[in-house]
Amino acid sequence: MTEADSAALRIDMTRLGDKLAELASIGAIEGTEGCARLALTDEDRDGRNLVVTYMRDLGLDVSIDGIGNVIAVMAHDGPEAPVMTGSHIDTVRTGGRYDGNLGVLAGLEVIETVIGSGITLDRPLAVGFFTDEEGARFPPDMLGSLVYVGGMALEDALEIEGIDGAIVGDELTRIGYAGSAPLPGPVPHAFVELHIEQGPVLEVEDITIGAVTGVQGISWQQVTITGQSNHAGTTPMSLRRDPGFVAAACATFVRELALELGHPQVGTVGRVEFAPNLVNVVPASATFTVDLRNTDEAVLVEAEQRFAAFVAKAAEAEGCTVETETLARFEPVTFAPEVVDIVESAANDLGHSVMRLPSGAGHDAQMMARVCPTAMVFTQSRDGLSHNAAEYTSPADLEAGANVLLQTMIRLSQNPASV
Ligand code: HGY
Ligand code: MN
Ligand code: MN
Repeated sequence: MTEADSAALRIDMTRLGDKLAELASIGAIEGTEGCARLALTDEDRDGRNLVVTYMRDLGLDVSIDGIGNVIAVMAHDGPEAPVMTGSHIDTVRTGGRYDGNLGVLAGLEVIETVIGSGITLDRPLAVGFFTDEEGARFPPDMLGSLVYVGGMALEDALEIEGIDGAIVGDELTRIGYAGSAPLPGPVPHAFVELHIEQGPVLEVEDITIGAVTGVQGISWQQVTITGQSNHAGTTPMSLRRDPGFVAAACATFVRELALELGHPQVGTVGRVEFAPNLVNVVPASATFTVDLRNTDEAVLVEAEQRFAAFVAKAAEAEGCTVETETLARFEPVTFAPEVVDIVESAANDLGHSVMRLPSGAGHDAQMMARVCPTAMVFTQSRDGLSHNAAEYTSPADLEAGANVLLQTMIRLSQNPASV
């Protein structure tokens, strides 16, 4: 087949749509289009088993490593490192069916299209899914890809305790995904991830494809305020040491701080737990999470410092103590311009509108960028909605994104890569 032939290749959207629907049926959230497959749960195991079956049905060489990452590579004569794609299939508790799942299943579809066409590439293609990208059960997020690139030692990752008290290593063994493939994982020639934008920009700009230039910095911390549990009826306001009040003040401060620092600064208090969490008891403690993000590392550091000063002052004024634990901390990442260029030119050649933008969400690609030339392809999210079971991307946009991924991977697999 000539280069013109490979440029004419297109994915099979019916095949991709069927796989997206089948995977979404695992952990389906009743009455919605979404699914819940928190990392290393039974639902995650069942989703993994389905995707591994897809990989094996394609005749790919499937490997599972010690943190449960699953990588599948096309057969190939020669030593060339593969061009790799992939994402994650774990979800948040109110997950949509496209977050992560699209990148993995579209990667499989790209490989099936290439195999079916009979073209030979200078490099093999590979697709993988990484463990616990969401970090919602076991922080930090992007845990599997972080370990894959050597950013965290496997033994440290295996000891991580989840929000439900489970331990990563125990859960990996329980679901049968404590693999033996080497870590850090093999370095691909290049890595490209297809993902829904999970934000409003492409839709507002009426652009089909995002050529993603990088990922903003992420700061996650868990804060525990400890005061004095007391009777809600008999304790005068002047005698209270109420950690619930401090937590509420912090949540308000996080919002005000983000607004004051201005776009793209964002701040979220997503999880709050009072103990003993009873209507007639002034809480003994309040534990909450703070998620701060910015594309500018210096401003993100300023946000962290200002929050730390606020919570210390607010707790002291209420006679409470503060404990802070860092759950995740990743600096902003810039993707490889030469790969972003290929994404952009592939989108143009396919006749799709395309714009460059940074990612507001974290992705496995930000870890792969530590070891090889990396970029991402975005498709629209309706109303910018994600981490919500109503998450939606139209079939036309899914197909456009998968074809841009196909063409980008083919160009990266040619020596030299053609822009
Ligand atoms: O939190 C994130 O940005 C990603 O969804 N893990
Ligand atoms: Mn994701
Ligand atoms: Mn997500």
